[in-house]
Amino acid sequence: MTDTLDEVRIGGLGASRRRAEDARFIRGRGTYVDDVVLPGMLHMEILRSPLAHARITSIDTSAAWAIPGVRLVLTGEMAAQRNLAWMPTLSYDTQAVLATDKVRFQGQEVACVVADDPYIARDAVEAIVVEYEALPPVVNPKQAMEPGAPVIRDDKEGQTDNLTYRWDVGDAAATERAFAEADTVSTLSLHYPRSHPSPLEPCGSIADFDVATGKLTIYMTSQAPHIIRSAVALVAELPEHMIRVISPDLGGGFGNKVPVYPGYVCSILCSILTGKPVKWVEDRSSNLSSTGFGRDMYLDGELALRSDGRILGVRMHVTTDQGAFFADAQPSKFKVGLLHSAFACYDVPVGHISAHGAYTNKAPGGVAYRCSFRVTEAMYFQERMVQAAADDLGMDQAEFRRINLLHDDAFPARTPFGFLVDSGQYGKCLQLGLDAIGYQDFVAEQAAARARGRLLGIGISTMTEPLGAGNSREYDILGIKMFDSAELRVHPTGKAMLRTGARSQGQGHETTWAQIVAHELGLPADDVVVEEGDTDTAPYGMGTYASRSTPVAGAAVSMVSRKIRAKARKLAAHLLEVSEEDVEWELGRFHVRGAPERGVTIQECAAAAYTNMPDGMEPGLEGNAYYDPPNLTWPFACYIAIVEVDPETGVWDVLRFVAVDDCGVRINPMIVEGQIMGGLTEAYAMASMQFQTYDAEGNIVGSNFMDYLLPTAWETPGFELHEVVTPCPHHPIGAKGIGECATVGGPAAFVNAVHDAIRHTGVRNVDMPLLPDRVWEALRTGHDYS
Ligand code: PCD
Repeated sequence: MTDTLDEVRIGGLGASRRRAEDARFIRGRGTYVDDVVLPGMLHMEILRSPLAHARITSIDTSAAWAIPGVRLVLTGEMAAQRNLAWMPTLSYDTQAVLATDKVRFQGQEVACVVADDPYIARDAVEAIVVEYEALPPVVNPKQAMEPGAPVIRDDKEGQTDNLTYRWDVGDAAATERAFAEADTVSTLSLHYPRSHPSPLEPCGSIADFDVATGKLTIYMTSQAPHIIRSAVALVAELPEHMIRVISPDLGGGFGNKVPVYPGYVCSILCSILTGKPVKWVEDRSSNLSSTGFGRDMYLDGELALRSDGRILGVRMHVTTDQGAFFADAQPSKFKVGLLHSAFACYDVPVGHISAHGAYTNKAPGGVAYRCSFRVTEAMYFQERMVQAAADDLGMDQAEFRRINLLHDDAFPARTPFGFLVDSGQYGKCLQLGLDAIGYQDFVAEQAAARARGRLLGIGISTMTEPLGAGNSREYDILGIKMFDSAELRVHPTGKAMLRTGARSQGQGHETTWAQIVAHELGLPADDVVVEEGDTDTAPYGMGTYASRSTPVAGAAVSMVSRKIRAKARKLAAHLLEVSEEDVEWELGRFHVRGAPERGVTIQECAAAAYTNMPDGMEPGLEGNAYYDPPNLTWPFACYIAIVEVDPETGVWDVLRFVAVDDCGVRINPMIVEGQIMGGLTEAYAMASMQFQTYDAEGNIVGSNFMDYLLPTAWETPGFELHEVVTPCPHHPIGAKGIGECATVGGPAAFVNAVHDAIRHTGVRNVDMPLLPDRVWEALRTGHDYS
């Protein structure tokens, strides 16, 4: 056999291989938390606060206890006896598990009931009588920071106002100087509304504390099972090897399944107290109203501009609404995630960002809803500011970007906020996008259409997103460094089992990781089974969010495969009876240098590892790799939307949408395209219809899918996809993350397009979502909507 293997045929890099996991998903054979049934399992329901801010004066659980089938009614006071009424958050704050003193948002956990079935538990929850003394609610951060505002976190010693944090980055003085030299200063104030990841499967857990062995097994909806295991070990003071976290199939995550929720903790405590497995699965409203939201950030932004179009400096002040507890899941060094990645794709010499957060009477979260820790806000603000600046200078928006984007010879480039952007072809992506949409022709058509009263607009969004935290110098969660891992076992027959520290929620890791092994070892991807999500079997890893799996765990898959290949080379030399130096590798096979017909396949090497190893060699063909990336990966995207706004109603339609993505080498082009389309759909949702609001009493409005909207196939526009490939210089196979790019960069393209269509009114900003009534109002009055 001297034919070289066709990599695409064996399902290696670049193969649009069908998704291995779909065989079970499309047959309804996935195993989600709610599908797991354990012997003797009990069911838990949570009593949630109807009020946004109130003191608890009494809780009477006697009627609930009296209901047959009720096994336990747990209150905050009982949890406090175990030191578990409060828990630490991922941002070094504390969060109530079950309220003891006050409730601080509508939907907060007050008590829970464990019963023989979920219906009894739900009835019993309703039988609990809580008396509240209502307090004035605070529903936005500006109100929260006013003097005399009611102090929400009066549980915290020394907290006399609602300030959560203050943070700043950049060079304030140098930025000041840049603004002094500017010909024009462009300003813009925006709000990125509160949104919710709303995965199809809500959150849930089954805790199973085995009184005989002392081992705690938790099935749970977690994007990061190992972090949870470490956190439980620390908080509950249980030894780590006696905790097993299993994250079975997940029905989407989108950042919603990163935090630790009170429901998980309660199910653990209830299992310990009852000695039985306890299942908790929240309903849709609970998910929408009490689990981690995204965004809710206000911007005051300024760009210092030179009349020839160069950006001289950027200044951003942001205010974040944190809800009642500061529970953002983010690297510990950074208080507003990676907000400071703003303007990373532009050649901006100086900048300064200042930020502060406020507690309000809303659910906590600040989760990275399809976003690498607050990058979505960063890129939205950036691209809205860029469009406003081009307008202020009277320049074409594409030309303004072309002038300011980093040029290909600029890499590696240090951003004003300290990131190192290492690769890209930004100008090429932009040009490809403009050509694909027919930019010049459109500009002419737009003018002609306007003369006939039709409002057409074009919006561009160009951005780079830092994906793949971390490197361990900069990034950690609760002190644990952000590396990742892979373990590969090649069996005697050449079939293999791969495990990683990541956890797919639908992205397709079972498919793509096998493709990396196929690329490195020449084993057909179908011969590699991938397993993730069980801390008893998977190597330690930081989980899947921030599109970090390909950059970090995916790199570990490459590295472990290379270790296996190195051992296989020794086995090949032994089988071929030559020295190792005389053995050459081609995909899936070693041959003797200069004699290509004399070779052995990787499968033959695998067999030899168990049946015919050289003297002194350890048997077996398996290994693991821990990977600490030298840098983040920096994918780039150019998104362009064309919209038409109906002047009579404010309704806008997307006529065309072009996306050019550069995520480096694509492992599975079909999956990458699916990621981009899904991401753009969520971008469209936020731009057009999605937001969570609260009324003045702090009642959440978006607590169901009638009020909190998800776009269906009917509303979602068609997307035209294009690609540029700039391999990542430090990733073993040149891949960059892609999962979030379209959600991060997409919204600004839609919003900029609508603003371009209504530019003649002088309106600078309509806040998302661009609901027809907001656009209509802006058209009619010429006033901003914010
Ligand atoms: N890839 C390829 N190539 C390249 C890249 C990538 O192929 N170059 C592919 C991979 O492998 C996978 C995917 O694609 O499969 C993705 O990836 P990435 O980018 O790495 O990412 P990941 O880490 O894996 O994931 C994550 C993401 C996120 S973050 C989110 S939100 C979302 C996304 O992912 N989510 C989700 N997507 C998705 N999908 C689905 N289906 N589901 C879900 O849930 Mo966060 O932070 O959490 O918020």
